Amino acid sequence: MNNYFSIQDIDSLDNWVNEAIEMKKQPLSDKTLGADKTIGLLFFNPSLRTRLSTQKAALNLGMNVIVMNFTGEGWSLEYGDGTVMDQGNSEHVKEAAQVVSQYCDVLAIRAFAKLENREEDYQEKVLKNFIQYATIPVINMESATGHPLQALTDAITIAEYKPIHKPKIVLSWAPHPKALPQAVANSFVEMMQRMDADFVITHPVGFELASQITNEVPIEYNQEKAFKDADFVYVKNWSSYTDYGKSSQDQSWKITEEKMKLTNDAKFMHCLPVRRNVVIDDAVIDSDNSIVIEQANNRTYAAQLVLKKILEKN
Ligand code: AN0
Ligand code: CP
Repeated sequence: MNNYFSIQDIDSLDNWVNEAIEMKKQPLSDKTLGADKTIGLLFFNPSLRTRLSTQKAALNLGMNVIVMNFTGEGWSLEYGDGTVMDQGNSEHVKEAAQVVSQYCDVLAIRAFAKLENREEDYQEKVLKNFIQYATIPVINMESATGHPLQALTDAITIAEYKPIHKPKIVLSWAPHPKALPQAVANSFVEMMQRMDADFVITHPVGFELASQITNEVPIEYNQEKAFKDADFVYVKNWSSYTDYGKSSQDQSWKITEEKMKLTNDAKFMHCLPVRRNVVIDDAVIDSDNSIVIEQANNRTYAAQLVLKKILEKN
């Protein structure tokens, strides 16, 4: 594997999940694999988990880590081919990606959707240009349309907590005051189609994800019906794909204790960060069924597994 751009880069999901669970038992067993190698992390957006867990993963493999906040600190980048660069952008991605490749052995990038132009976001300009012009492997730390490190984390976490029977997993939309990308939901939906699960998505009308991602996954517009007998409730807000970037604060979709009672004692998951008492009530996130911290812990092992695969190949 050269790049980890989407979950399609996972060749055998079962093997990867099992390997990550093994790695978690002895996270320092490959401490020499990354010796004298450097990973560069470029952030075009904020982060807590991705930033720290990816650094931790690299350190566990003995790598050196360089981190840069690109927005405000890097030169503003031009992506257009043949552009006469007499406007705001100071440097072309062609040079930037090649220059970073001189200093690093692996590159990881976070660049969210701008939520202004659907076609542009879904073209994945930033990640795809870095992949094209960098001469080293590139890892997606949440791009415009996907968050594959989060989805791998979620697969690991579900494997750890799943019941003996085939689990029912619900992805529920929840309200949010700001318009958020579809990236986390997209990658989770792709991941669920690769897992042995009874998977259903619930969201208000108008919040359908891209059909090329949801394919045949059932959509239940009645949230309470969707929650019935669920073993996992995975909550995430996303803005509209059809009315691109439109948000909704419809509080009737907030996750409450009453709704969780409809489930089969479901585990509650969220990628975090989450706004308490807007997306989800305190009583749910503070309950024993909430596994959000364990889930966040698994970010390290997802990143470490991806890095290990890349180091072994390159
Ligand atoms: C981001 C999102 O929804 O894509 C990052 C989640 C990991 N969330 C926020 O900006 C709150
Ligand atoms: N879940 C996640 O990616 O969190 P951060 O945005 O804090 O990195």
